[in-house]
Amino acid sequence: MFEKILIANRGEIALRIHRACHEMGIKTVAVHSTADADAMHVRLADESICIGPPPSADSYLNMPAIISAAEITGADAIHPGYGFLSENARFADIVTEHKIVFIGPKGDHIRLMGDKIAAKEAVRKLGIPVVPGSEGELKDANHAVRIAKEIGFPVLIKAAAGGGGRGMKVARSEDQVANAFRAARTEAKAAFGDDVVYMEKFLQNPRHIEFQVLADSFGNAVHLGERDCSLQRRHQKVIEEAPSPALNDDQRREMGEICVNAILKLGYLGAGTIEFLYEDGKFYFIEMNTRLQVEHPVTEMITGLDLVRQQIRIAAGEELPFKQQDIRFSGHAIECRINAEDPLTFAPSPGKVTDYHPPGGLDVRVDSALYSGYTVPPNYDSLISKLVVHGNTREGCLMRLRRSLEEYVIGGIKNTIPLHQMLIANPDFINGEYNIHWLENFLENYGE
Ligand code: MV4
Repeated sequence: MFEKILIANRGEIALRIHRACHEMGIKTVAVHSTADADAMHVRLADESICIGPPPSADSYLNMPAIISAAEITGADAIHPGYGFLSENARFADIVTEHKIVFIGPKGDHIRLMGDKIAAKEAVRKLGIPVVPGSEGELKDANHAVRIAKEIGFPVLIKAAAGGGGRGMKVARSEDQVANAFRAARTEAKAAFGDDVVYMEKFLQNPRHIEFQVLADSFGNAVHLGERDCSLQRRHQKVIEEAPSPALNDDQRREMGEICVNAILKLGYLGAGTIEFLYEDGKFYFIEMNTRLQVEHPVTEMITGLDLVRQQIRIAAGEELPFKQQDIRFSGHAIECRINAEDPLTFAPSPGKVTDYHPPGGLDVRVDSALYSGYTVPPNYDSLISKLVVHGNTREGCLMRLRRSLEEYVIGGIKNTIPLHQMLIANPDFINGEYNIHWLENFLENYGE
């Protein structure tokens, strides 16, 4: 097992990884920008190294600085967390070349899943259902029109280098296709430096459901069920829950088996998330994420498993200590992402936290790097806390979540706790009746 792990991240996820390391007897190295000298992840770690000025490009994305920090401190492995360098195939390769273990999949698997066309083709061949569409790249506007007429309107044009929703264009009729194609190309080029686009049937009212998978280097793989992440605003998730209110046990088992079979054939290593759109009882693959995700705690709450511990064990060459049949799904979990933002306008609200009192009690988990007197810097993502609550039933979970939000005090900065209180009081949410468009509709109508 590793003796020392460098955590190439900040905020709550750096703490999350530190905690797993210390429970395993592993020492930690924090890296930080000058804006984060007083951050909790730096205070908790056994050692810390400043890697640059506040902008992420000069610090948390600074590969030479991070590799140097690992070499200077003698770290055996690097955990990238989420965001920043977590899905950078070149970084994974460079870390490996320096004889440091990258805690994540192989560079080639990160690269494959980063190319949305290649990823879709690869998983389709392994038996995962995909959205009907162009098989590969759209060559020109005529090609786009031909495919659109084949699959039927509406259609969606997406960037191969995309993900996260940037550069997508809908065409609802034949006369819109050529314009949508050109617009998608231009946006893709500007956003990703790559103008390759592809086409899919546009699913109008799907849910976003993703499966958590784990694979070791001994040919074992398991799924840990799904998360429903349909509540999003501008491609940012707001609330996630497990299990999905829309799925039954048979569908879960069937989809889980399909996912496990595919990652085994891929030779995938570590933790991954397979994202689907779910509509009218059917699943369609859209993307695979090759990192630990923000919302991983909801899966931990219903399975009792520590995903970061398993990532570390797998990277150290150990075998998964359980089989699929050992995994028990228990009860329901919901996560609220609390951001340092105005709950009505979503304007960022960095600044000093004057009072901090997180909720507690049975089945209440708070993943946050906040403390009383901490100043939230303006340079990074506005996520400041994840409140994750478990209950034996979805109803019990919701009651506990309501109580926990009521207890939570974050003084001095605006935050999105009031938004969550509104959302979980809404009958549609209470009934689990929502899809990927529900939140934006809700937000158009509220505040009136
Ligand atoms: C789609 C879709 C409808 N049909 N693909 C948005 C982000 C990217 N990961 C995939 N996205 C979508 N792909 C087809 N064929 C609708 C979306 C989408 C979406 C997906 C998940 C969660 C929120 C969303 C919000 C808007 C659009």
